[in-house]
Amino acid sequence: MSRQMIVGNWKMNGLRESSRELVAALLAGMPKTGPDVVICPPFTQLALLADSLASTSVGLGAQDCHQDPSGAHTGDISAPMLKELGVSHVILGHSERRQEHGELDETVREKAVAAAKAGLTPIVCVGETNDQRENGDYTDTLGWQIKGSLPDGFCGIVAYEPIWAIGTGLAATEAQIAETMTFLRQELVRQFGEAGKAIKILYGGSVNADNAVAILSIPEVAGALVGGASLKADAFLSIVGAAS
Ligand code: G2H
Repeated sequence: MSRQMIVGNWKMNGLRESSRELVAALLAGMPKTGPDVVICPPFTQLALLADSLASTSVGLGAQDCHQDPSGAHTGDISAPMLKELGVSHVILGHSERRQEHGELDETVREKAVAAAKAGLTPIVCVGETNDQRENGDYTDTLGWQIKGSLPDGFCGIVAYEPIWAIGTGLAATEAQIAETMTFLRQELVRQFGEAGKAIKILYGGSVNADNAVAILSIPEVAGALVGGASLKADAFLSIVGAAS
């Protein structure tokens, strides 16, 4: 079995000093062997972390990129700009971007193409709302998101993040995660054939030090995308320690 991956998504958190302290605490406690670890700070701390992580095995990720390599897009950051900073991964289509910035599957797909072209590994997020889960039509939503957000020849990672579990402290149950992972795998194989079997699927949504072992033990869970708990060194290191 390949190594699991733990991705810390700092979201819009971290000024220079707190970021420096957090990354120092993480590096001090990082196990010598274990899962792949990627930290995704806000854009403003990427250069700082690029320096701190340079000679370590911890990867550097961004939380978004634009679909064009350059141009008149005020406030945006392109994939080649991230690559130049030493970024290796980029989170795309997080539900907070879909909801707060109106990102559609088509845009996420274009961003995934741009990221891959620049040599970045896209981590594409999908997830259903509480209503969609309760109505029982969440598989339609996830199916459309997979179909619409992943480009032909996709060579990246998928993160399943049920929106109702994000930042709520209420992670999906093991049964819900297992069932949804099986569904997502079927969709990936339907779309990409044999190659769909190799695409890693992470789980995200209120992963913490207490539930990490159980979640990371579920078959098909290739790792975790961690938000709130990635801002506390002890919690994040426990999650890293729970991964294989
Ligand atoms: C889901 C997750 C990280 P949290 O957004 O992407 O955040 O762990 O805080 O639910």
